[in-house]
Amino acid sequence: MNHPVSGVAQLRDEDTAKLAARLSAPSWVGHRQLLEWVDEIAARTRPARIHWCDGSQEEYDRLCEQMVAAGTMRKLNPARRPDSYLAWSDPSDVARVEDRTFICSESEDDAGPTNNWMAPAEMRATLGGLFDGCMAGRTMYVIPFSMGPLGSHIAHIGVELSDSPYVAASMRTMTRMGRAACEELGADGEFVPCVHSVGKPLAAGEKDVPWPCNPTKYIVHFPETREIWSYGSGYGGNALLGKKCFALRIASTMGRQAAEVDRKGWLAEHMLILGLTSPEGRKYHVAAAFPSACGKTNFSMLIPPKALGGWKVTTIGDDIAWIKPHADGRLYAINPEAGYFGVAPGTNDATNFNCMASLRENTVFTNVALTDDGDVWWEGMTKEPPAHLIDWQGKDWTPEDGKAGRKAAHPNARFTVAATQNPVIDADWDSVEGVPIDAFVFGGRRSTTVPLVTEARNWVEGVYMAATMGSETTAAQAGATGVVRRDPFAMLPFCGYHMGDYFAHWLRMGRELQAEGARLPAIFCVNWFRTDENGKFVWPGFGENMRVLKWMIDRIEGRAGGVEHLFGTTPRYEDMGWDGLRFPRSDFERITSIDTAAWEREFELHAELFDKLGERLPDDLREVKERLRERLAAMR
Ligand code: SAT
Ligand code: MN
Repeated sequence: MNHPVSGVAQLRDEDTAKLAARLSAPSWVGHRQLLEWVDEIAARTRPARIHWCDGSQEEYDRLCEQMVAAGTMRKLNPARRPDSYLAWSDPSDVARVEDRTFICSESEDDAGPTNNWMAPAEMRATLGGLFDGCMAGRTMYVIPFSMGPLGSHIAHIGVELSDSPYVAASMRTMTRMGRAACEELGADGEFVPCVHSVGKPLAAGEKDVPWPCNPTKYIVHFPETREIWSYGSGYGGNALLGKKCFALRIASTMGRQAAEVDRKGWLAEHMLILGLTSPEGRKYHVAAAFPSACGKTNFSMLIPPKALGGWKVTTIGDDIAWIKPHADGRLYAINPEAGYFGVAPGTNDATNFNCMASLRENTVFTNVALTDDGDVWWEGMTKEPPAHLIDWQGKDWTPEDGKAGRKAAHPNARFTVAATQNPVIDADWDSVEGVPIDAFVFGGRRSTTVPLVTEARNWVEGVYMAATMGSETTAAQAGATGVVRRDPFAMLPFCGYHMGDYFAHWLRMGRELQAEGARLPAIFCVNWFRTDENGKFVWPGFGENMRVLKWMIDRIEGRAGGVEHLFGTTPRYEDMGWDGLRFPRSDFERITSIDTAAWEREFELHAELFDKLGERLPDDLREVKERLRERLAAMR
């Protein structure tokens, strides 16, 4: 619904008008509660000024100019990379901080054993101290944004108050931000309040640093009151609060709560959404969950091998999906975001041509290296690195440094770019209805054990597979990389409530839909990352993943063969199309084999997770585990 400016202004009574004037709110802000909240937060954080973001191009350009002047970003050579910028963060502020992320529900049990918890009152006291005067000397940006297409019944609105111009500018790219989102709120619409500060107040006359942040960091969620508070970081998911904090942690709790009313609720998932058009012109939609920095962006934009005969992949989303049952019994998904905050290292014309094309202009790069001609570079962008670079910490870099193991770009370096720049954006990516999902795919990064692809025999076993997923950690989260940890549904750091309840929510939604006679999406489990004895990936991945997608669609259509193994159906070599790819049967066997000893250990790890989740683990999943273990024993 659109509210004309005068309409919103008319909604103001006299007091509201006074408050709006005091806060220098533009005429399109007519939401009393929003004004009161901004007033309250400003009183606590004491910014030097307030800026209401309208989301215009002029505003974006001005923010960027200001950041260039402040040394936060530099403008790239317009001949090489038009309208693009490079930001280098503080070296201590380069990734999400999971150990500083809190779910502050009233009851500790509701946050569950996989989340950090603190009592809300205690956390509020802590935040009270931290936020007191924390925006001194800075501008507080009021950032209204819609997660999802404006006017979609699956979308929700948030407002972020942030003292970071980098956040304000990034939110314009990553969400539908500004005046239209605020008008959508009208006079009394619901919004999720998000407060963010880099935690570096400026004393009078104090000179700012290029990337202000604070060694003390808190990323805090109050699920009952649906609030987000973030302190001390300016980077990625720590600071762009629409993304992981709202679109996953808070939204996951909202989706489950909704089930208390309508029995089904909805899902907020760490999933890309892609459209798949067959050579005959039939359209399918796949939602796929992978942990951070496991190639979701690549998968969502992949270019199918020509030899497969004219399949087309289009992108609806690259990171997050909000999924709701429709009246027709199918699950429809929207991408709540409007941009991509993707991993730069490893991206090149061969691994992701469409992504590289998206980044040709109008892009903000963070923590990549600077070339001598004012462009960007990162590991893997070209075969040969340039002879000289300035690395992400501002130091000279040559290929010799690279050989010595010093990276020019931080491994979690990112690009921020509008989805509309993607040459294979799906025609329905902005649809208010969303797109109907045909298949769910779950994938971890596993060098061993997990086969290339398995189709679950049914919804419950699919939920089991997703629930017990493991993955080797990446640079997207602070801490060690390459450690296998359980990452259920790729949601371990993103589920806003008890993981056992989350599994139950998935199971209930499946049960309810089936009871209504709906055909549920098929569930598949994949692993692109099995390695050989030299640590090299066996499966070529990227565009060749289309072969796996094609097998999935053929299964859904009842066309493709496969064999049943331990926990589902897997293709035989002859069930997949190999035109245009030399991939020997021996390699295929290597990445699809089931090593019973490895699976016995794997089940121990499943059991460990289940024990950790305790009483809230649904019985259905315990039963599946027992059944699968029996099958495994029978295989020996
Ligand atoms: O920094 S983000 O949380 O936005 C990226 C990621 O971890 O997926
Ligand atoms: Mn992600």
